[in-house]
This record gives sequence, C-alpha cells and structure tokens, in this order.
Amino acid sequence: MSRLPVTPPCAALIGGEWVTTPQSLSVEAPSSATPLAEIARCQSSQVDAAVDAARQAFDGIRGTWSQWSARQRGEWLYRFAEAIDADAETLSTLECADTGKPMRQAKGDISVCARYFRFYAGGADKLHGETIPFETDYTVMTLREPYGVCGQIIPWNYPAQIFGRCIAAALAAGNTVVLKPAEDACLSVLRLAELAMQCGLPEGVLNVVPGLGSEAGAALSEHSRIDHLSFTGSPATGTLVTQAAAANHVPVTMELGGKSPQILFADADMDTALATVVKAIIQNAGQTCSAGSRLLVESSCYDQVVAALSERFSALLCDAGEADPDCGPLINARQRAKLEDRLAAAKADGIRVAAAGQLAESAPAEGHFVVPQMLVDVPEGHHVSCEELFGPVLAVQRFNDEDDAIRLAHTSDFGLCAGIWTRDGGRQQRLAKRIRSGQVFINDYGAAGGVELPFGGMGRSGHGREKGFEGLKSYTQIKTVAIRHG
Ligand code: TXE
Repeated sequence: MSRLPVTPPCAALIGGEWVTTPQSLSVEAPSSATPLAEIARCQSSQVDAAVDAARQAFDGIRGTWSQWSARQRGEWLYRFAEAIDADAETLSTLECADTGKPMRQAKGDISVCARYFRFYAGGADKLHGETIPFETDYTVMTLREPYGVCGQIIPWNYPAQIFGRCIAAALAAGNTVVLKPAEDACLSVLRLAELAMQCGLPEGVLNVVPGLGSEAGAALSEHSRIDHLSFTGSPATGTLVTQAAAANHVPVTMELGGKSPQILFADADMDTALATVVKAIIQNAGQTCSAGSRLLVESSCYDQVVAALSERFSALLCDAGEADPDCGPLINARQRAKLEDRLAAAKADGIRVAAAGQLAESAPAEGHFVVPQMLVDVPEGHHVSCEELFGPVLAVQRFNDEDDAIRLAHTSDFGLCAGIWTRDGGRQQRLAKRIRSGQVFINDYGAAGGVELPFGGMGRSGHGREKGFEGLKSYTQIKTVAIRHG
C-alpha cells in the first residue's frame, strides 16, 4: 500500500460512532494503481441505521440539533472552517493521493471546502420568511424551514469541494445528513467527517455511509424516511436516483455534468482567453462537470487560434499528482478505457488531433494517464462535441456569426456553463441572454470556483441550484402560517 500522512477512519459514521462493515472495498491511487486504503462497504442495513440516527438528531428525540439556533449553527460552521484550514496539509495530501489531481489543485480544493463552511456560516441566520398582506383580520407569514433528513450522493472528482458545497448548506439550513461518498475517492471526506465530530457536531447530524452505488447509493435513494435528496454524477445514474426518489415523492436536486462551450470572437483579448481555455479543460484532467470541453472559434481567427493553442497543448506535461504537473491521471482504468474508446471512434471518423501534451518519464506506467489533446474541425453533432468525455480533450469548431455560435452551442443537450470572449458590450449581453446555460462567464471562465455564485444546470445538466444563497435556500421549504385575530 502507498503511504498516507494519516489513515482516516475507513468505517461508516452512524450516530456519532465509527462502524465497520463485514465487507470492505479497496481504494487505489490513480497515479500508480496501488492500493491506498480499505473502506467500508455499507449495505441497506447501515443506510437504515444512518437514516434513523439522522432522524433522531433532527426530530429531537435523542439529538439536540433542532434546538440549536441559527446563530449557533453558523458559529459551528465557522469553527469547522477554521479546523479545515488547520488540517489543510493532511487533507490536501489525502485528496491528491486519492484522486490523482495535481497537488496545487488539491490544496485549492481544500481551501474552497473551508470557504463553503465560512460562506454558509454567515448565511445560517439570514434565512427568513416574509409576511403576506391578506384579509384585515389576519396576519399571514411564511417560515423558511429545513427539510429534515437530507440524503446526499456525491462523486469522486471533487470529494472535498462537493462535501463543502452540500454539507455546509444543508447543515446551515438546519437539516441533518446521510452522505454516500463515491467508492473511487472518499478519504478526504472521511477525514472531514472525523474533524466535524472533533469540532463538537452533535451525534447523528452528519452520517457517512461509504460503499458501492448499486448498494449503499441505491439504498439511500430509495429510502422512504429521507426528506430531500441531492445527487451529483452521471445522467444515467441520476435517472435511477430520480426514479427511486419519485416512488417516495422525495424532492431531488440533480447535478449531471455538461459539455460546456467557450465562444471565442476575433476581438477578444487572445492571451487571456487562450490561457483560460487550456486551464478550463486540463483542470482535474478534464474530469470536471463544468469543464470547458468545447471551443467555438469565429472563422476569421480560427487558423491563428488553432496554431496558438497547439503550442500551448504541446507544452503540457502529464504526471503523478504528487509531482504537481499540468495534468494528472484519470480516476480509474474504467474511465480511461471509456475515454480511449471514444477517442478511437473519433479517429476512425477522421477527426484530427492537432496537438497533444507529453507524458513525463517519471509517470508510473500503471497510472491511468491520458495526455491532454485538442481535436480540431469537429463536425457539427459529432459525439466528441456533444458527449461528456470527462477527460482532458478539447473539441474545436468554427462559427460565422452570433446566430451560428448559438446554434452550435446548443447542439449538445447539456446546459451547465458557457464562456463568451469578446470586447463588444452589446454582444456580451445578447449572447448571455440567448445561451442555454446555468452559468455564463464573460471574458472569464469559472470565476475561481465562486462558492458565492449559484450553480446548476439547464437542459440535461440537471435541475436545482447549489452554491451561493440560492444553494442555501434549496435546502429549505416554505411553511405558511395564517393567524386569524381573536
Ligand atoms: O458516475 P456515477 P461514474 C459523469 C462522467 C463520468 C460518468 C461516469 O461523465 O464519465 O459520469 O462516472 C453513485 N444509485 N460524472 O460511474 O455512477 C456512485 O457510487 C445511487 C459527472 O463514477 O453517476 C457515486 O457516489 N447511487 C459528474 C455517484 O453515484 C449510485 C461526476 C456518481 O457515480 C448508483 C462524476 C445507483 N444505482 C461522474 N450508482 C459530475 N456531474 O461532476 C452509482 N451511484
């Protein structure tokens, strides 16, 4: 086994206790395919126990969470953010080893995780209802209340960040949580859960049930005693989760990925645009729901842009995450095989790789590496310009005018993020309104993680919003209270 700075509790967290399971799952390092740890493999019995613990903490039979004021919850979240920052070195080493992402990205992810807790700490006591004018002998008001027990199923690409995004908002709003982390990467999540308990979170408020999607994940999504479910992952699994939740009329938030376009006009600040385009596709080896995986270039500057980007792609170095390269490995052999298969199909269709990065000599032969690459002149509707490939692969296409750019942008069914690069103010506003996308960046892409900015999909990218104050509200429901005066 590779060495870790600390071994987080590799069990399930249920009602404040770390519980081992009869069977375990092996977690491997994507950079070297060597085992890192054995984690719990929860089944429906552990998920039941975790939901019971979360119910008790929320309903107040055993726990105290529902008696905490909003201000107390905010103070706890703030304390926890400080604890995350204090443990950043260990957490980022775990995240780097477990996901394979470059070390500086792992460090950035841990700091974003702490930022979520700080942001929502300030939001906890700013959620409120309103009064509504009604008949003269009535006072009518709304109360904004937590759902109760929130189920959360999260993926492996940003375990610590997505932990922050979902847990901080759900707890700030007063919910309790049962969290199913991904089987491929969950060590930082286990460490974060351990820190949360050390920071004095009451037992049962946060429960963690590691395991397989088809076992623990399915058991959580079909559970009849949860009140809300949020899921981040693939559209196919999202459909299964939605169907299971619908059987119990449990409301869901779905974050299902994207094929996000950046639209580049000839009048853009080219240096900034091209540096950002490269970063937006190699970040986390392209395994990012909001990756800028398509580049649409105005015809008049197409050849010049492809030449300049080719130079940048050729200089990229791929290596183990610990070496802090431009690009790390993919998460596992299955994701690598899937991507290589789609690239082989594109090659068979005559699609040209204009430039590719290099694999460092030091990169372990067993690592799941795919070098960054740029596919050019991709025909409209081809799978590499419509499907989420989830790798460091940029598909480049050409457009003639604004209408053409919007038409091309909408050839994928997703609608998560978009970038628009132009100095023309009117065009910026026209396109921001016309494009189908949950987030639009003008002369930028990603806005540095932006925990304050509402995030979520249009079209097949899902529904519901996380991040920002909208994300906090999405973990609440409205109760109407009508008082007839005596
Ligand atoms: O995702 P899954 P996978 C996309 C990306 C990637 C593809 C497949 O395109 O190539 O999905 O990745 C849990 N009931 N994204 O297979 O299966 C699973 O244990 C309940 C985009 O890893 O969607 C994990 O915790 N849960 C994405 C989570 O679902 C189930 C991030 C995600 O796994 C389940 C990751 C089931 N039947 C992949 N089956 C994004 N939006 O950022 C699995 N799970």
